[in-house]
Amino acid sequence: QTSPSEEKIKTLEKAGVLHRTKTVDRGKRLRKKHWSASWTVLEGGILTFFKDSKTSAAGGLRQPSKLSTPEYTVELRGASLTWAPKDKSSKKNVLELRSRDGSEYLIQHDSEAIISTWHKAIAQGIEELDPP
Ligand code: I3S
Repeated sequence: QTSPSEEKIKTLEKAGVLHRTKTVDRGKRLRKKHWSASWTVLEGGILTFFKDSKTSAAGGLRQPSKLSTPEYTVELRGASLTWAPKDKSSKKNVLELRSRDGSEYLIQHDSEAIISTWHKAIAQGIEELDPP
């Protein structure tokens, strides 16, 4: 149960379906990439990748955690975001997110417009937690 004050802090900034894969787990490079489409939510400085892409708008926007299990949650504090260099993936529009615990994720969408709004939102989230 979340209190009204917690509710206020946890404002949803963005949600949608993205392709993502984890490439490094706390400093250890994973041997294989497993891209999957995943419902992704950015709120309260945390980026959450759900297991599948089905947990969407029908209530999933407000309380996604009650409807599906998060697969990865990435704290944006101390994280960094860049466009992935070409050698990281042959796909287009790929972002690379590094978390403070030394894990890395690739995030991709075929639409440049969509990935750009995610880039902006995540970068803004990082900046708000770590003002320059
Ligand atoms: O870094 P890699 O090995 O080129 O990544 C590709 C593999 O993960 C591949 O899986 P299989 O090895 O099971 O085919 C994926 O299907 C590809 O999408 C990965 O490459 P891209 O360039 O799409 O990230």
